[in-house]
Amino acid sequence: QSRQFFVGGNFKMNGSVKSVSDLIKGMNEAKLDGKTEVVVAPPALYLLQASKEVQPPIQISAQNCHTAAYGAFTGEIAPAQLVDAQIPWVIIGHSERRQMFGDTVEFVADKTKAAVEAGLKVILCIGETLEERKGDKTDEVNQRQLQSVVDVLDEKAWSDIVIAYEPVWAIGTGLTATPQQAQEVHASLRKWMAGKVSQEVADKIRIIYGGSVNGKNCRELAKEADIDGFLVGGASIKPEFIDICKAAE
Ligand code: G2H
Repeated sequence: QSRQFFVGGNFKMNGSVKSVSDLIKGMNEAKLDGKTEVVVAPPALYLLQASKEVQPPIQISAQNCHTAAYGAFTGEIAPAQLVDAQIPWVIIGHSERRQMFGDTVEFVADKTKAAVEAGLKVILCIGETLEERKGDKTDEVNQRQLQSVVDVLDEKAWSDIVIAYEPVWAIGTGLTATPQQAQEVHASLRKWMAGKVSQEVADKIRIIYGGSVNGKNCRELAKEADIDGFLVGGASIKPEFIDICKAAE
């Protein structure tokens, strides 16, 4: 398979100066060989610290950014500021932001465009709720969330994007999509991308899975043809994260 496996660790609003430092130290000591691209996302407050402490091949990501380049947006961070601080990645459209912080489909698309134009790489999160899945709307919802981004990006911008499929019903709940359930959605998204963007982008783009991934379920999920990695929340701040980083080996 030509797509490099990708594992993201989303610390969410967890950690302290010391625990972030300890986590990064543990990851540095794991001597990851770089076969899998590994990116960790601590809270914004710890980005600079993490960026100083981390060693290659591990990279750092922010958990969010704004659309604007600068200005009166209290509490927000501009994509250009992340670039200035040498933070290469940003997570955009996480369901927690969509559900709790007003990140609409359009706002997510605009953030993604602004981030890519500023020179960031983006972990773009999409996913359906349980109600939507039960209503047979899984594809429709994921496609709608992606369509808004397709509408604003050039074809070449997709090389800076990883799509994270995170079914909302599986996030932090301990309920994981089965490898078959995730594979089915990933394959359908890839096919959809071929039609809406290009076959080349569809073949190359990493589609990673998120939602209660842990040290026990990661290897089975990693075997599926269209699962190109993970976005890990809860387990990313535990020692098992290292095992998840090695799931594709
Ligand atoms: C999904 C995931 C990481 P968790 O939100 O973004 O979190 O692994 O805790 O379900």
